[in-house]
Amino acid sequence: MAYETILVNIEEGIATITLNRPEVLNALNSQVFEDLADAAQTLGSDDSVRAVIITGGNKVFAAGADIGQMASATAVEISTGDRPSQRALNLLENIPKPVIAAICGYALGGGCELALAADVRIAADNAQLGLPEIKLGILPGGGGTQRLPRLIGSGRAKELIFSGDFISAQEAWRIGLVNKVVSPDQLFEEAYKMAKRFASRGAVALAMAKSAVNEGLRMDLEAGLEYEHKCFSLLFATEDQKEGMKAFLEKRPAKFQGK
Ligand code: CO8
Repeated sequence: MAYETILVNIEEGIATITLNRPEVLNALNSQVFEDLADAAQTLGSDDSVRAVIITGGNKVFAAGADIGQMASATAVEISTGDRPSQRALNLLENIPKPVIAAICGYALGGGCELALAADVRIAADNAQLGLPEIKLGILPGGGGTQRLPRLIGSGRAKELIFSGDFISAQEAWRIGLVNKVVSPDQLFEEAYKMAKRFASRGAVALAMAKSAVNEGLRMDLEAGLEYEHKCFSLLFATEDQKEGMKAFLEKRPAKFQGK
C-alpha cells in the first residue's frame, strides 16, 4: 500500500500507519485525510489484519491540521466541502478491529483529534497533548468537541478546549485521555504488545464488542442495552463462541478462527 503522506506496514497481522510529513510536524492536510480514509477502508476489510496502530513516528504524533492550507479557506468552502477530516476520522474510528494510537511528542489540534478516533491511546512520557484551535480563532472541528467530552467528561474537555493549553502525557493519563504512559523507547513495543494481545482474541467477538461500545455511545441507555443484546445474541451463532466455551470447560487455551 503506497501513499503520498502516510506509510503503511503490515507485520504478523498488525498494521502500522505512520504519518509521514516530518517537515511540518506531520500537519494534516487534505491529502493526509484522503490517504487515511483509503487506508482505513483497505485495512478494515483485510481479514489478515487483526489490529491497527497509528503513529507519527518517534518525534511527533501530529501538530494539528495544516494551518498553511487552512489559513485562506472561506466559510463557504469549509461548510460545503465533503468534510474530508471528519470522514477520515469516522472511517478510522469504525474499523472493525482495535485501533491503538502510539503518541510521541506533540499531539495537537487535529493530531489530538486523530488520536481520539483510536480505541486506545498509549503516550510516550515526552508527549504533549492539547486542542489549541481556540488560539487560532476556531474550534476543534475534527471531532474534538464531541469525542473528548465523551471520553473525559465535559468539564475537563471544556477546560482544554477553552484554554488551548497543552498538557503532559502524565496529566493526560490522570484525566483518562490516554490509557498508558511509557518511556519513548518502549512506546512502539508497548503498542505492538497490546495489539498482539487484542489480536489473539476472537475477531468477531472483538468487532462486535467495539461496535456495541461505539454505537452505544450514540444512544440512550435503553437503546444501547438493546443493541448490546443483539450483538451478544449474534455471537452465539459463531464457531468462536463454541470453541471459547469448550476450551474453558476442557481447561485449555481457545483456538479462535474468527468465524
Ligand atoms: N500546520 C502547518 N505547519 C505546521 C504546523 C501546523 N499545524 N505545526 C507546525 N508546522 C510547521 C511550522 O510552520 C514549521 O515549518 P517551517 O520550518 O517551514 O517554519 C515546522 O512545522 C516546525 O514547527 P516549529 O518551528 O513551530 O516547531 P517548534 O518546535 O518551535 O513548535 C509547535 C512546535 C508548538 C507544535 C508549533 O509548531 C505549533 O504551535 N504548531 C501549531 C499547533 C496548532 O495550533 N495546531 C492546531 C492546528 S488547527 C487544527 O488542528 C484544526 C483541526 C480541525 C479540523 C481538522 C481535524 C483533523
